Amino acid sequence: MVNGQRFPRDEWTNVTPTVLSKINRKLHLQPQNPISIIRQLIESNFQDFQKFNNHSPIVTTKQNFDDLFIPKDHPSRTKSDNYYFNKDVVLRAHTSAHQIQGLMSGSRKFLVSGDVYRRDEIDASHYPVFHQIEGVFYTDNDIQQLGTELKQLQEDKKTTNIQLVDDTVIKPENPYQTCHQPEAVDLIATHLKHSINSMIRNIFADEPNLKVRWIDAYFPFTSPSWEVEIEYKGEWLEVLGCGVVNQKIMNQAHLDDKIGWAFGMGLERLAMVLFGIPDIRLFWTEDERFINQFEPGKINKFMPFSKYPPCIKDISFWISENKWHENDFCELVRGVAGDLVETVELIDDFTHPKTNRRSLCYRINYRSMDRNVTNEEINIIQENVRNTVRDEFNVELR
Ligand code: FA5
Ligand code: MG
Repeated sequence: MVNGQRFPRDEWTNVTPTVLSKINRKLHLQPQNPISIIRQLIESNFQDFQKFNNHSPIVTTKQNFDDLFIPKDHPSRTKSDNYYFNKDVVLRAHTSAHQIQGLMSGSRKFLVSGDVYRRDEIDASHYPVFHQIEGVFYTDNDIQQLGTELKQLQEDKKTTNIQLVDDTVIKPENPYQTCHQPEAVDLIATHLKHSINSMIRNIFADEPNLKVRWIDAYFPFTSPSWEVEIEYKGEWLEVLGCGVVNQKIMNQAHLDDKIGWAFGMGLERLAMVLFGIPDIRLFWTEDERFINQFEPGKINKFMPFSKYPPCIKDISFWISENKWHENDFCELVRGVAGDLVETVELIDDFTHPKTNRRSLCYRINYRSMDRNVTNEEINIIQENVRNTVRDEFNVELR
């Protein structure tokens, strides 16, 4: 049973409890998660597009493959690349699984975001679940109409921090579809490229010296097709695939007289670059120290935190005069404990009703960035903190 549905097992079944435990996390809908922040940032570049963000990741093999004209023997269908419930039902491997659904919804421009699942290698940039956002746009297959649509897009060329290279040309290896007029394809392709380039310019407006390049690609569901890569730490990182929608898909959705484009973009890689997040697993951590670094609508640079356990000690004392400077106290703790101190927090501030004396209690969180600390060593440091506070600030320890 998964989300109230039962899927009979067969020789295709290979979903695992670990991967199933991810399907209700919906990181792209958790407002503080960088995946959601970046989704919204992308959406803000496509104001008049309809947004579908809550389609179930459990789809049919028809949706994930057949509807997109992915051949029966295509390697991307194999059990070793996908998580199957059975021969007919699979965890979507891309948001393109919802293209037909969107095209049939009557919406002329839409975005679909969601979690996607692939069996893959394991390293800092690969995880069996990641997130994609799909964009689809179509209009009348008519040169005049296409020209009008294109004029409505004004590409913002103000920003100069981005070096954009596109030397692709439509050629037999990455061809026009025979049913299309080349002029119409040129217009819709220009519309696609303008839309994507202006999104990238906006998203990376604050990144210095960004390099972006367009290269030829192949997808069964688009032609011509391209991929966009950005240079990050000296390496070209593929961020999206796109192209002119296979007309057979348009026809399937009863849109024979329309022509369209589609793109599918990974959110993790963009988020890792923008937020400076070094490891893809961090998006999934339930450690509050991760999520609390981020706010909706903002791109805060990630600050690494320790994966070792804390050792927590409280200290309380009566202060002698009423002047108390918390920063001086923190400075003193740092002086004694060095980098082993992670946080210092006032947890109690009490004034005795009769004597009018004021008592403070601070909680000191000790933690190392690179090893486990022992209670014994922290006790020695804490004793040292106590003695120093007593001597330097003239307080009475409790
Ligand atoms: C696709 O998934 C196509 N559906 C994209 C597409 C849509 C093409 C519409 C044309 C029209 P691809 O497998 O290349 O293509 O993945 C698209 C993007 O998802 C990649 O560019 C990358 O940013 C991201 N991605 C792919 N695999 C991973 C992975 N293992 N981990 C993180 N991100 C990934
Ligand atoms: Mg690819």
